[in-house]
Amino acid sequence: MAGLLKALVSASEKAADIARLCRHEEPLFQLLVAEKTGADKNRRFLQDFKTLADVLIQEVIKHDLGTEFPELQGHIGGEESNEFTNAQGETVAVRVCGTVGETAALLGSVLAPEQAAAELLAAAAHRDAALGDAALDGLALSIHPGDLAIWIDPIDSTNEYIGGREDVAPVDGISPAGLCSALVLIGAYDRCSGCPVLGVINEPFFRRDPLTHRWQGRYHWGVAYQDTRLCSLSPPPPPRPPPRVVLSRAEGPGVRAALHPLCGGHLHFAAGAGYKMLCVILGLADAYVLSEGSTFAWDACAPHAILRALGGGTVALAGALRARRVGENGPPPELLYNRPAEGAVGAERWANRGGLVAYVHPQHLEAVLDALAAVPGL
Ligand code: 2IP
Ligand code: CA
Ligand code: CA
Repeated sequence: MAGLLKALVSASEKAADIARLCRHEEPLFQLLVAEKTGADKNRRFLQDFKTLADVLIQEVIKHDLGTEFPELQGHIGGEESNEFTNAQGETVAVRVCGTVGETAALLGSVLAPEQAAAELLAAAAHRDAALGDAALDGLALSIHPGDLAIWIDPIDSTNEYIGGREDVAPVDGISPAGLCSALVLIGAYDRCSGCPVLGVINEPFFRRDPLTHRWQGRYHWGVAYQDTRLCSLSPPPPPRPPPRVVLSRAEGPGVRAALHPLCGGHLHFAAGAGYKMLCVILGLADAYVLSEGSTFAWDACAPHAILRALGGGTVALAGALRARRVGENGPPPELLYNRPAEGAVGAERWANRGGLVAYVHPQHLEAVLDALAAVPGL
């Protein structure tokens, strides 16, 4: 299974390359923007965009993982449907074909008349990035890929990816918005238990190379399987009060008011569900609290696996508060990834209903749950 982790990292690197490629040319980027409609629309946004980059990246990851691990075929899910509507209103099912030429022809039917763009994307989809990572090469793990399933968010924080801002100053190390919050998220979970097992977060727009001025990315991974906990990052240092909590700008006044005193009057805000979880992973924040079901399985699976690898986790907020109210002992319920919400359709089937709390140190989780216990409506 170290082979699978390496394959997830390689796939994320390829995904990051495509994400960067699509941002290089502004006119090309404009071509790639299409509007989501119907049941797949994230109800939080009036306008939600899917780009060909999203669709293509998801298909490339699916193709590469499914080719190397046939036992994963049919068990790789993601945010996007592979249907893309071109400027002429025709629907094209985007996929990676047998040859670069065939893929270029298929992408050409979406991008027509921009054949050069289609060829660039097809070349990137078929290019194999050599991964030189000694830490990954040295890993020996025993879990069968046939026991796992995959969630992909090809680009999290699409709005920031499209907006492309590079001038947003970080506050205490946390970027409130901007291109750096656009991430590739690939998580693997146990098909039976629904627990997250492997996670890869790739930051395609980590920083600009000072010499070439080209974007440089970086990635992080974690393993949480049975008693094994491994991570590319060291655990954050021991807790220091007051806790730093990061929230969505859309978070309501009740939650803000409850957390304000706990955090010494200082709350942090950032875009991107994946980016906020990454802030916790990197030790820039102690917790990410979200009181609504506006994230999905593909947003949380990869970061959740890394948080577990670091000794933390991601709990279902409504379930955790309910368990406290009825005096249940034992750890609060973690998010699971194998159960669609009953009665829901489209993306909503996989919404993390009732919100979440991501944390590394259990003390912070307890403090946050204590503070939120009396918020009306939670
Ligand atoms: C979104 C994205 C948004 C987030 C939302 C996710 O995923 O991460 O930024 O909202 O919950 O579903 P917020 O930034 O308010 O936390 P995507 O960009 O993939 O649609
Ligand atoms: Ca997302
Ligand atoms: Ca996305």
